[in-house]
Amino acid sequence: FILWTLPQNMITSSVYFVKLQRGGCPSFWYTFNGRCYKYVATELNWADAELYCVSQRANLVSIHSLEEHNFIKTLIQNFDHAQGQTWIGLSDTQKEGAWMWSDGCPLDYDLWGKEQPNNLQGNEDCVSFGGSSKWHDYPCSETFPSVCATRILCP
Ligand SMILES: [Ca+2]
Ligand SMILES: [Ca+2]
Repeated sequence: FILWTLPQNMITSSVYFVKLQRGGCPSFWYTFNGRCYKYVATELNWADAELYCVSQRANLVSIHSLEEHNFIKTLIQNFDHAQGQTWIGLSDTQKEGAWMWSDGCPLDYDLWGKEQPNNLQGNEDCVSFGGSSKWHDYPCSETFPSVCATRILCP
């Protein structure tokens, strides 16, 4: 029973837990694969969220694998039990459909929710995820918590 349920949980459900560890990161930042991540609970629009990350010598998080997505999901779950929408660093504000990470890394992985991105009313250029576990485009003026990550060599 346990052998069967464990992999199921780890792959498909919202009860995927990784123990958060600080590692070599500053206080209130957590480590995953040599990068440091911070959950920012203050609800900001996307631009202010990015500017806050930049003030921390970081950017809104870029995500390059399912493992990294799941780590960030765990970070969100740890700080927000409601698992509300949380900004990540992806946007298409410069050109519709041209998705770019704010840290300059190429888009080499995505996990869009059903029928996303849909650019609803022509006004959704910034990306978040939350309880549904997959990515959605939203108006950049929405105010959500966010996740910052330190700069890395792009994968
Ligand atoms: Ca858009
Ligand atoms: Ca959308």
